Amino acid sequence: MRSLITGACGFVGSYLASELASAGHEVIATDVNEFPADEGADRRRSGAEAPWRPAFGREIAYRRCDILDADAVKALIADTRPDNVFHLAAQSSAARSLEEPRLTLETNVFGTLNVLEGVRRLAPVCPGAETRSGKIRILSVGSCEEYGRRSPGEMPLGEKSPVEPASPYAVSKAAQTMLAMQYARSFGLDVVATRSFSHTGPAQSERFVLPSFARQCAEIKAGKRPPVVKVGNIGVVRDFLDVRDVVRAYRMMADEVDGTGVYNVCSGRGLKLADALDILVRFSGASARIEQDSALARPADIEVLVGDNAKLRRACGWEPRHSTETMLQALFEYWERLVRER
Ligand code: A2R
Repeated sequence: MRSLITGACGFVGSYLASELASAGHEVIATDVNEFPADEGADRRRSGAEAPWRPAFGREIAYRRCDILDADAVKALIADTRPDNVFHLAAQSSAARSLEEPRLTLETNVFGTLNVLEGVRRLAPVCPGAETRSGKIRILSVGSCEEYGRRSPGEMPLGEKSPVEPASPYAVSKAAQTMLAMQYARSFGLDVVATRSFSHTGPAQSERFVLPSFARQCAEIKAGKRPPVVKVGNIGVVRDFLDVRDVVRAYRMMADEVDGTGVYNVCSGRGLKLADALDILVRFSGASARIEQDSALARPADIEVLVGDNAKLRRACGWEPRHSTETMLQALFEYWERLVRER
């Protein structure tokens, strides 16, 4: 089974490359970035368990490709002839999309169009793929942000909930999902689309909330920061998965789900950010003061987003394996190591 991953140098793409390679897929990784030159540094630093830094260019084939270059994407797909395309490449930040709406829409919508077209052009001449459908399977990664601002009474959100995006990022992901499903309907492409809720783990950027808390708590524990954690709005409730559960869901969606469709990828439980912070502060062993920083609060933050994962469970038997506590533990330990070495 040959699997192409776009956005493979990103947070989730790196974990997915390791997950697929461990499950016996032949992985071809691609991204707009060259894979990091210090590849192996994290692995050496943290022991064998460093799935966020896979061996691109060695065990895992790597090809640089800008998904906005339609010809390059077409050539990549024709040359590599994958059974699965895991499409993760994106401008992935909702906050950045407010500053850069054009880049966000171009990357996420036209990038997806290029991937879909690349497969559509190849599919008629493609010898039977090793997937359940015998066609190239495309996993299009969307977002819970597509649902937009919903009332707490509507939780947990099922896939049939209205889609009312509240940022250019959310619009781009809603358009990506609609476009991918339109290619399934109009051209018979084998598309599975996700609406992935929040996720975290080691190596996620500090611009996301839980890594930011984890870093501050690790610095407090190491005596490198006074016992004060700066936060934005910690009253919001989100549905968090450990990134290891997310990439296992993506692999199972490629390997085991029959037919096309849209699936929530989520834990089904709400986590108030204040409660996540309590756990991280406990790991620090200190009694930290929490300080509101208005610069960290997003305007018009969505108050609560919790998903229903029943459809995904039914389709492939996936269920999350990591609790909130083990997810936060892995994150905290990663930041502890990094803070110690800085
Ligand atoms: O923006 P960069 O330089 O960090 O590169 C990102 C890459 N990317 C591209 N790859 C090919 N052609 C492009 N034109 C292009 N623009 C951006 O996609 C990055 O290496 C990768 C996305 O990874 P992250 O930003 O770390 O996102 P994450 O958290 O791994 O999310 C994966 C997927 C995305 O579709 C999100 O929208 C969704 O899950 O939540």
